[in-house]
Amino acid sequence: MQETQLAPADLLTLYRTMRRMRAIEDKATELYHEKRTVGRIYTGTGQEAISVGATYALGADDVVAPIYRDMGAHLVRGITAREIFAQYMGRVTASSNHGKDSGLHLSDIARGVTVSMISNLTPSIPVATGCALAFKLRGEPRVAMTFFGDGSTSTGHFHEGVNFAAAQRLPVVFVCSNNQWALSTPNRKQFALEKLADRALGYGIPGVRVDGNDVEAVFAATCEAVQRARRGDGPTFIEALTMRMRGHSVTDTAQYLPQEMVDEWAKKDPIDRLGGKLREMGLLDDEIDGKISAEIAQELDDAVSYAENAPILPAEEALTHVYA
Ligand SMILES: Cc1ncc(C[n+]2csc(CCOP(=O)(O)OP(=O)(O)O)c2C)c(N)n1
Ligand SMILES: [Mg+2]
Repeated sequence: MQETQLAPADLLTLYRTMRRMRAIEDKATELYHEKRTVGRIYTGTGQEAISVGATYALGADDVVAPIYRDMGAHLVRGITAREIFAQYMGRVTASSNHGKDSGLHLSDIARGVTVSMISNLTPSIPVATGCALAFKLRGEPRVAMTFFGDGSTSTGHFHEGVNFAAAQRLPVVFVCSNNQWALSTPNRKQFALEKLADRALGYGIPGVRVDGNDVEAVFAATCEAVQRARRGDGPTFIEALTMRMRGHSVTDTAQYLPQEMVDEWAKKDPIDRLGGKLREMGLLDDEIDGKISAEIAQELDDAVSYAENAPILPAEEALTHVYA
């Protein structure tokens, strides 16, 4: 997808993809509490519009480096629910790490999910920048995109990656999901800026703040940034403002999140918003929505039983493909 206009079919795809993301993460959370997953689960609940909308703006040859809240990027690139649950359950059939890892540490170069998520914050920024440098040196019209959180902008990797990309005018798009919290640290204790997008001023690149719960707005801003990058005009920093609606991970009860803030943002839910708009446009009704729900339920049943029936890694292979 690279058109800047979203046709009705695109809007329905975005809606369906955001719903799939939420359903997969809800199911994974349930399985975690039943001790049927290997590692902890991190969700992007309430933030679906960002990874889905931004990744939708990429072309087939572009690459994306998501983090743990960005399942939408994987889904848009065609990673399946089967692969995701195999990964969560540490099965050999997991596409990236063959059962040696869990969580959303997935990648598939063929589908342009370049770097599997890097746990250490935020080397994916210099890595995406490196991809963009390679594209530029080879004269390829490709773009790299990477996602990260508000807290991640306080790291050295962020500064080094963004500064280098800006100075070299590299074709990379930096998407910051500002969910207003980095674990239990709120924005106001993380930086003195009023608007995180203003970080871009220090690097001499455009900084755009967009409503991160409006998938069309995210798509539009990202399209512009992707086109700018492809034209050779360098990187853009996009701040997608949203809210982390749950704990940092399933183990975090998040009592520090003010209830009124959660309530206020619940009214701006990105899936409900697009759903409401689609209904106004006559593209969605109870029947179509029910059909989408049934298809997703079927997809989850299939994926969970696929993963649970897949083998775990034989002990003698535990040390293969591992580097010290
Ligand atoms: C270098 C480094 N420091 C600390 C951590 C532990 N850690 C993992 S996620 C996280 C918070 C990140 O916040 P943010 O960047 O805002 O992303 P969010 O979780 O809100 O999506 C922290 C401190 C880490 N993984 N790497
Ligand atoms: Mg955050």
